Amino acid sequence: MIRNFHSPALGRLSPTRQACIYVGMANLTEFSLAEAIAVLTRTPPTLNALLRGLPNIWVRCNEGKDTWSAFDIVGHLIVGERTDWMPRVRIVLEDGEARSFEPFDRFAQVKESHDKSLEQLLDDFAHLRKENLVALQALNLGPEDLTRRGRHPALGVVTLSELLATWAVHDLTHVHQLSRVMAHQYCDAVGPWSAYLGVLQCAGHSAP
Ligand code: NI
Repeated sequence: MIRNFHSPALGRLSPTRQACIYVGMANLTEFSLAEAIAVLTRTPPTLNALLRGLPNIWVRCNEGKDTWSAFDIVGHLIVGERTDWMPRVRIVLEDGEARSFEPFDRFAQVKESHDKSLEQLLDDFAHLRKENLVALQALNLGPEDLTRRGRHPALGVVTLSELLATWAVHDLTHVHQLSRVMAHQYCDAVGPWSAYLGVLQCAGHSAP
């Protein structure tokens, strides 16, 4: 996007389009806690609206061996609320770089959610997220706090703002994944239209 800024092509774009580009550029480097919280607040009701009461094909089927269903994804988000995000925020504030975060257990949800219903998981996620956002806001983090550093076991030194931005984008990653997993259930049902449906071709995803 930065490369395109001086491109002659920009002059041919409409004023509205240019305005969008400027807004996009401003967001490339800045982190705003309020903006991140706006996403984090919306994820539980978004998943609730999307998933609650759906037939099992949409929530219990995955993309094949060792892949996740919508049910597994909600379970994974719950594990993140319990063990990852706010515990890591506290480690950064209390111990800084001196103490590495605990690695995120990407498969903990398998044993933790096997005897629950999807509806219970959606309720648990909403409840835990609300508690965590109350706790986050109670910290009253200022700009100085956001630059504080912690240590990720694989990535090395990270800042608090990077951790908080990642919390929001992790939500969006799994919203993306939910869409793909659900679409996959009808990959044959759509017949030849599969060629036009990007979600069925999408291979650019992170690991669970
Ligand atoms: Ni994840």
